[in-house]
Amino acid sequence: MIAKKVESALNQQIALEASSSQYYLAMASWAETQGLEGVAAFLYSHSDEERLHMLKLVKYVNERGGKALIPALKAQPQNFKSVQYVFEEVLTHEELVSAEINNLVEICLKEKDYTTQNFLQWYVSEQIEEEALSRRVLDKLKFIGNDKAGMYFFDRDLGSMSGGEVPIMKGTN
Ligand code: OFO
Repeated sequence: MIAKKVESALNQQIALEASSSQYYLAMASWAETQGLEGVAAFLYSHSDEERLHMLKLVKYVNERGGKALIPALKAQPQNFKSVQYVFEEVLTHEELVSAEINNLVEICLKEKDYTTQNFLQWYVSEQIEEEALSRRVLDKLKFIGNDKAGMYFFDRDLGSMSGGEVPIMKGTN
């Protein structure tokens, strides 16, 4: 049986992963309306990944005899001032998520819940990758600056990193 403190910290993480998914979905939808199909595909796929991170936690909490709490959806921004801003936000958000995962690990250690601590190692590694990826994307954007041709290739490259399609559209036409 999972300790109450761990259960409630995991439930907070469920809410954070859910809101990450919604935030990236809002960014993806905005990028799509700007004609940036590659950026949109990348962010749609990132949003889907965050939902999977949430689901993994939901299942874990329930399997350990706790009760996963499914959070309400919060309104998200409809507009973003630039692609650069979007990816700065992604990096800031991922850094916040990493800090929260580290807090969670600390709570597990205090509560001597080594099973959950072990389960969380997957998230620790995932955060290293997500932060590194966001930094790489931001570096490319800084390099491009206001160059329109550069943005065209950037969009194309990001699209190919996500398989070039919006994941949800696969197989629907
Ligand atoms: Fe769930 O890893 Fe990003 O936020």
